Amino acid sequence: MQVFIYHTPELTPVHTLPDCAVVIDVLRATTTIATALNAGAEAVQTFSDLKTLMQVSDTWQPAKRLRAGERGGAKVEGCDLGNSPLDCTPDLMKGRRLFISTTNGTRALQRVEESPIVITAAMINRQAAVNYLLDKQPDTVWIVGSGWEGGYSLEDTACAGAIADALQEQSGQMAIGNDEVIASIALYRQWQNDLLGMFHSCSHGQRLLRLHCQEDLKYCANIDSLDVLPIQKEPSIL
Ligand code: 3SL
Repeated sequence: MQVFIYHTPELTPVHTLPDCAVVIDVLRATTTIATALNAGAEAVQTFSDLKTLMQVSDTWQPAKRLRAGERGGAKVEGCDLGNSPLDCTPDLMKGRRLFISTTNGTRALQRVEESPIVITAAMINRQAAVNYLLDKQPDTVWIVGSGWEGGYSLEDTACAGAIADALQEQSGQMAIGNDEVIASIALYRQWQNDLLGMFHSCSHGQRLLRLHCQEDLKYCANIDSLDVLPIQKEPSIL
């Protein structure tokens, strides 16, 4: 298994795809997706634009759907939810489809959605992603961070490093595809005992703190707390 890490969707190669893509948006899209599925959502359908989300979700029975929209960290007017994983309770999610559009995470998913296998990961389900990769042994794996509007995000790269670090330790045969893998592992090791401190330091964590999302940051820092793995069933549906 050869692992490549790309800090943002914009930095991923354009004329090729991996056997397996792992999309990460720790704060907060892929944390929310894992939480929604763990809480019993029937599926999560992702959209890069809100207009399409509204059109497609309109074709579903209102009782069987939830619409989640986030821009700039805040909930989009007209949606049922923003992008807080804490809103994804079993009461709300059970048997419903979550239609979601976020600033960066859903765009990152779209970038690699044609890969034969697409999974999503965050700190909360890091080990579930590692177990899947160790079991399936895809030849090439891209771990893609969502970043923020084209720029690098500390927390996504640290999560990519957390996955690569565990793969290296637990498989003993992971090949390093690019220098970003080495850098990401070093970054994760620097913060592994204080993930919440990292979220308080990074720019998107600070943006979320200004929006009073302290509890979200604590939840997102709970490494390996959920044994659930979102796997793409068809493009944009997990
Ligand atoms: O950028 C994204 O996709 C979101 O996860 C951002 S936020 O955490 O909901 O603000």
